[in-house]
Amino acid sequence: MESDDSVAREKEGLWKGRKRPWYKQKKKLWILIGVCTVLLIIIIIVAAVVVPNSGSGEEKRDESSGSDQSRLSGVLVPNGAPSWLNPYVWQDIADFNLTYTNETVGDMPIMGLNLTWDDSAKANEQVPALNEAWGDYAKRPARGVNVGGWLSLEPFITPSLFNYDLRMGIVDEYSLCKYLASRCESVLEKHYATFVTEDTFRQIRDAGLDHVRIPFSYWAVQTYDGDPYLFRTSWRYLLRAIEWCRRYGLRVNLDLHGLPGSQNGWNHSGRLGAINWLNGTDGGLNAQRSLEIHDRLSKFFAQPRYKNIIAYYGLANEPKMTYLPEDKVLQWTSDAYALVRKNGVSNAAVVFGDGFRGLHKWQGELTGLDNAALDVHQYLIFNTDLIVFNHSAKVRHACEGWTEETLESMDRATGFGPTLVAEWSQADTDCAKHLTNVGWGNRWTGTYITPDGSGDVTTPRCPTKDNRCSCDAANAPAGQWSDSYKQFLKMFAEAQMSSFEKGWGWFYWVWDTEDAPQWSYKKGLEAGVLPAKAYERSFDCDLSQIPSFSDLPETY
Ligand SMILES: *[C@@H]1O[C@H](CO)[C@@H](O)[C@H](O)[C@H]1NC(C)=O
Ligand SMILES: *[C@@H]1O[C@H](CO)[C@@H](O)[C@H](O)[C@H]1NC(C)=O
Ligand SMILES: *[C@@H]1O[C@H](CO)[C@@H](O)[C@H](O)[C@H]1NC(C)=O
Ligand SMILES: *[C@@H]1O[C@H](CO)[C@@H](O)[C@H](O)[C@H]1NC(C)=O
Ligand SMILES: *[C@@H]1O[C@H](CO)[C@@H](O)[C@H](O)[C@H]1NC(C)=O
Ligand SMILES: CC(=O)N[C@H]1CO[C@H](CO)[C@@H](O)[C@@H]1O
Repeated sequence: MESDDSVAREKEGLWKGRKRPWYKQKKKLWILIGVCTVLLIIIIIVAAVVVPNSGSGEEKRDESSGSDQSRLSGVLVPNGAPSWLNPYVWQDIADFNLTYTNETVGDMPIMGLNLTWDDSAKANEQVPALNEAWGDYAKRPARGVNVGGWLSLEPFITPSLFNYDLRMGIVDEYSLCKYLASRCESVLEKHYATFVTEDTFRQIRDAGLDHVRIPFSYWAVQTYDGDPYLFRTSWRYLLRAIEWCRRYGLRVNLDLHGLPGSQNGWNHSGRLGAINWLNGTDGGLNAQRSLEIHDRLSKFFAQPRYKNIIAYYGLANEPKMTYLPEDKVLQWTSDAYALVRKNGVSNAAVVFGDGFRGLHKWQGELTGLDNAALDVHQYLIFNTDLIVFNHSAKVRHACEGWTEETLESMDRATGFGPTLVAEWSQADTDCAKHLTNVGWGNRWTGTYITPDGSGDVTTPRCPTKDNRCSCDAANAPAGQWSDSYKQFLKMFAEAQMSSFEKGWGWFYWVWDTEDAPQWSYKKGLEAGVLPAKAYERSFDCDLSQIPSFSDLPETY
């Protein structure tokens, strides 16, 4: 069958291409007109059924995406196909299989995937290829990075998407899409198509990393009750990202970052405000919906093509167990674990968040789960007692404190057992724009004011605790960092790697940011404050090597 263009070309041929002699005999003319009319009717019917509805998509397509649009010629899509099955409306078609299919697995479309796959790549010479067993993560820890702020938005990672008058209250993906309404689709897809590309995964591989954690949210699968979220577009980007990881031998940690109702009330769950997951009137409903999401996801990711590449299957990012009833979260976690295993996700370790309750509290919990890992996120700067440490003390804490915590947690006698640090960064302040929230101040300068006043910090929480607590140097571009500040940042990173490798490994938060260079692995590499290869470090927590750093971030 045909695409729009070829039908148009054929029409031209029918009406314009005939030669004079045909018109001389009336009988032949009438036969010709009859034949043409019949053909035209057939073409109209066929066009109505199978010709792609390419109109609006063509306008939206981003020229800079680098996709070869000629691949669309001859691609047939039934009229009325939904956007996720219609490559003519996709902004980016690179590396997707464009052949239409409405087939699903676990009620999720496979559209865009190739039939075959190749697991022979290895990330580097230190690690096995995808089609070889990784082995015990306690002996060979994961070295990974998050592609955060991509399929689940975060204002501090992409402040350009949140560049509105504060009074408009655009603080998270929910309020952004509610405001953008029908434009949410083109704005978000442009971000999906450009913020992370194939090159991202090549660079991650080249940095000596071997794992990638991919945060995504429930609206990749389903939306409810008039949610303003962009439904399902992120799904195909998630699937393509996994295929790109495969190309570079990178194993994947699937991270469900936003759950129905919000599991923590934070902006990065999609919606800032109330926790309506296992809490409030709809708490049970949203917990059930979250299980339905995992039912579909786990059926999909139980397919053989994912056996070698999905190393970690995450149930819920950062459920706020300091607020939620612990027994309910534990029960939900057990139920979700059982469901995912029942559906055939067998190789991947199932991951769940530590809930901020303290690692020792996990001792003896959920002991019946096989190949499960506890996920702790280690940051100094969200804690008013730790953010004030000077740079030397920050490195020391990263070595001593976090090694101790990791070892305690890894030991079933004192903690849960298998433990992963799936988020950490080099940030030594909470100064990055929008980091605490869109429009909020920060602890560092004592300008952190919350709507209900509960967690307010109104005196400067930097090492000097005085008017030298400024964000100017902290927010300077990496190119302006002084040599000694760079030395600190590198040692701080290597200290953390060293501690977290006492467990099942680590995932840096995040691969890249628009500003916020202390949160970007990519910018850190460029500035020389991360090891060129993640497996070759110069500092391994020999405390005698820690110099007397200056207290504050410095520019030259
Ligand atoms: C899918 O197959 C096509 C054709 O062989 C290829 O060009 C493309 O790179 C493949 N996509 C992925 C993600 O491997
Ligand atoms: C899928 O497409 C086939 C034809 O290709 C059609 O017969 C079938 O009804 C479609 N199924 C759904 C669920 O749309
Ligand atoms: C693309 O998808 C179609 C439909 O599922 C399939 O028949 C075809 O083999 C796929 N192409 C590749 C290169 O895998
Ligand atoms: C829990 O739910 C109740 C009832 O809906 C609500 O008032 C409360 O704010 C919720 N808690 C949090 C932390 O959002
Ligand atoms: C950093 O803080 C530690 C602990 O408070 C202190 O012992 C040390 O002298 C400080 N170092 C510098 C360089 O100020
Ligand atoms: C209020 C709120 O939810 N703030 C969070 C927004 O997300 C950043 C990280 O991107 C957190 O640090 C904030 O606590």
